Amino acid sequence: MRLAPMIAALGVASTWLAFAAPVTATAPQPFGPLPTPRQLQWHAMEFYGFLHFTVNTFTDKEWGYGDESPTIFNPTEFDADQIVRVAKDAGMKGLILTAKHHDGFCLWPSRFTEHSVRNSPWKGGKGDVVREVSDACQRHGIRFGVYLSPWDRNHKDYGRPEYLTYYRNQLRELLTQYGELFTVWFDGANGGDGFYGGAREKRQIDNRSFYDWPNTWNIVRELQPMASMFSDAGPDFRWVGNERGIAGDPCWATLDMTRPGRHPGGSSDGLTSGERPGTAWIPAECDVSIRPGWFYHASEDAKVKTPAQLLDIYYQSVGRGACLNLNLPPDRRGRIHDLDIAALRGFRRILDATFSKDFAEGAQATASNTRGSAKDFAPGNLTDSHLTSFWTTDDALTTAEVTVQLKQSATFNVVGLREHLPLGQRIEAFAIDQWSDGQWVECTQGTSIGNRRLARLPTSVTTDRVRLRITRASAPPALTELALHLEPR
Ligand code: FUL
Repeated sequence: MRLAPMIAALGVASTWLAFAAPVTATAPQPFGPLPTPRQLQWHAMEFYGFLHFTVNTFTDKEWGYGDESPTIFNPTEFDADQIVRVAKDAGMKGLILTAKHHDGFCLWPSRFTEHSVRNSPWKGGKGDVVREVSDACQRHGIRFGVYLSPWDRNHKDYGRPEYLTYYRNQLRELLTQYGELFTVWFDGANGGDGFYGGAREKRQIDNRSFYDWPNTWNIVRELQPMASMFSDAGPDFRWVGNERGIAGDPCWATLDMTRPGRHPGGSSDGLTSGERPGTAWIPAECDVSIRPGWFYHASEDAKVKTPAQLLDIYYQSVGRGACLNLNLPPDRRGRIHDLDIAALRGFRRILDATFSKDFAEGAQATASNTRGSAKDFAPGNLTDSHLTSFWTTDDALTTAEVTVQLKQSATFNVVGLREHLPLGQRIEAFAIDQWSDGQWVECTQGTSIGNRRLARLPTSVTTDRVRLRITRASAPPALTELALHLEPR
């Protein structure tokens, strides 16, 4: 056969150049709901913190009634740098401050109320906690976000349309005066009894309509387009359905938004595990406090979570594809307590010892199939330490295998996997095998992967060959990482 017809018969472009060029292929079609660039930024943070601090810190309560005098807010040694340094040293990538909790007291001198730090003795009424914490975050290179409680037990208009104007005015202050925010956190707790300007009564609202959420969210979109918004059901990330910091297993990044109750303060059905394939990408955040309460109480000093407890939470949140939002309550001095710092240090030491070494990094990987046999999608992308490159297969394949040959035998007890999120959540089940005495032996299996899956093995494994099997997927798998770590136990 002459060359030209032969090339045509092979189905390749009939030029010498194309014939000689390396094989290339295009990425597979995305599957299902997809993350936005802002959600991808949020996913990449993985671990950040909450700061619950307000009049409650001084009244020893969890929920203030709204009649607290601003004069009780008087931290004796407030130190935003100490707070932010503690968070950063713990590995947090950002902090979310309760600029206003349900009691309505504002940690910044809002122009729209007298119920704020402006009327506190702290710094002679010239203080601004939001400013100090946001500036310190910037100085220390972590991100900043705000919690602005929709429910306000102090404000006289709460429950009436005028309140929405007040709430939005405050939101605009926070969105425009404190630099770039990574999140605005909209709490679902809503309505009930309170001070309400002296009325001291119970006020109920309809949390679907009262805050006119679509237009309230638009203010955030307009003024801080890259800020991801939290509420029970999004719009950018969701509550995980408990305050223990534990995601479901599986924990899908998608939700079915056609179900009733999918609004702030609505139903928590399906939030723990997510829903597949779902109608929207609304991944889970696991929020939990380092102590039993969200605010500092001296009576809980002996109940700070231990490094081992924090580690269990980390594996069940970050390790299940969610983000972890760990609350650190500043004490009455306005600092993080030494006991909390000690627990965080212990926790961080274990994380560093575990994740500073990846035994699969640089290892040779071979796959049962590589999309178009193209280098761009080769299995080596799983072990190359870049989280942007990925391995994927030809269309129509929803099962596949990758074998990783380590340079030398290694001992590990944690396997890390990451999907390439811009193409959606595709993998539904996987298994990991170790090569042992001349045969493959399964060491773990699981379901959802998403942003990150950390499979903690019950016992350590020593081998020089590991196999990943994708056993079920709804589209050709696309993975960016396979990592092997050793957690000191
Ligand atoms: C809840 C609030 O009622 C708690 O006080 C706390 O702020 C927690 C993070 O969210 O809904």
